[in-house]
Amino acid sequence: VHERDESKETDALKRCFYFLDMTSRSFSAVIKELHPELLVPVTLFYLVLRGLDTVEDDMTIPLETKEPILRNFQDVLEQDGWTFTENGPDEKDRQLLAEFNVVVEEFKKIKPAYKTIIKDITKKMGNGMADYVRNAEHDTNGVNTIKDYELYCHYVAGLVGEGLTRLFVEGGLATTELLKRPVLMESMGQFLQQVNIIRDIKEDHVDKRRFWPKEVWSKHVDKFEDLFQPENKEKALSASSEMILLALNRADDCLYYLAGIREQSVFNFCAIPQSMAIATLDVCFQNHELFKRNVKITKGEACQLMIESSQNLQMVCDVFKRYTRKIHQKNNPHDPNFLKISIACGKIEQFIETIFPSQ
Ligand code: PS7
Ligand code: MN
Ligand code: MN
Ligand code: MN
Ligand code: MN
Ligand code: MN
Repeated sequence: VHERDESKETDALKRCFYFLDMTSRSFSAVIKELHPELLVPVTLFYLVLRGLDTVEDDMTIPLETKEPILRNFQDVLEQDGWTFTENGPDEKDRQLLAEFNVVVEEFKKIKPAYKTIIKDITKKMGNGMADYVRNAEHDTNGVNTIKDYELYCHYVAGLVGEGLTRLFVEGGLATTELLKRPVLMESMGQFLQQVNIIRDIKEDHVDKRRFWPKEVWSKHVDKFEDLFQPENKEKALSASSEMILLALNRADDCLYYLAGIREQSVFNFCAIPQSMAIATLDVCFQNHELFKRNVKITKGEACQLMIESSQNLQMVCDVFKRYTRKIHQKNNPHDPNFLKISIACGKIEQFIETIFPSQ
């Protein structure tokens, strides 16, 4: 176990750790346990992206203000004293941007190789987010095809997978082999982000944002809003099944990526969010509450997953097997994707069986 030496931390760095706790429930615990070589770089990477997301998410910022900030956020990282106070009063993490100078201050001090990676990913993510800022306005700007949806998820999460993998390799905590199969790190991000988008459908709709691709929901309803009408329950569940199927197809890549990690703190950091994601996929599956409120796994379940997933690959595979079976059992023969979901579950179960044969 690694421990921080707070006596050696500047006030600005202490403030960064404070913001890490304030802005993340799930990531702060795993980041703080990371190997000392990557603790500060990954904390800053997280805060930079969290800051960027706080600009993206705030629907009270006029687009003329928002778009250039997203597109130029990588430059902010080198501007001494930069802060941003134009977030609406209710924006969850507005204080991080109001004191962003502490992030800039500490960013200066990390190794140039880490700075290059963080700046590169920030630039690509910010520009990608900007391309999608009008996502709920009308057909030409929205997430229409599954391809659009996967490209958005690439910008906000696949790129995080790439950046983190480059940091692990640069820090000597992962093999360069992980960079040679880019689909695997892409799937690590896609899986987390797709689950977030599935789970947040109601909250995003209330904020006038829409990330479920039209190509999927239009097979079942005419207008996106119709998904939320109680009389369209069956149709909404069919649309959600197809979304869950898309995410499930990434699960095997995630396990394969995890098989390539040797260092324990990096393993836990990568594995815990993935386990939470498959458990979340299970609570969303065939659950019409999804269209009414934010559904979540219980605190107890989250605790158990944290413990199980910080052991080894076998334990993480057990978690994936357990939730895949639960999904498989709930699969509804009347669902248009019944067969495909059944095959996808079977493939994950089979994949796990080939790595860890039972008995
Ligand atoms: C481990 C190879 C730099 C640790 C971690 C802040 C969650 C917030 O929460 O709908 O509903 O508001 O606005 C791959 C994390 C993908 C990203 C993306 C795993 C950075 C993160 C900023 C790759 C996390 C997936 C927006 C963008 O969705 O969210 C490995 C570290 C990972 C942050 C996530 C989130 C995007 C997001 P919410 P949104
Ligand atoms: Mn967000
Ligand atoms: Mn966002
Ligand atoms: Mn979300
Ligand atoms: Mn959310
Ligand atoms: Mn696959």
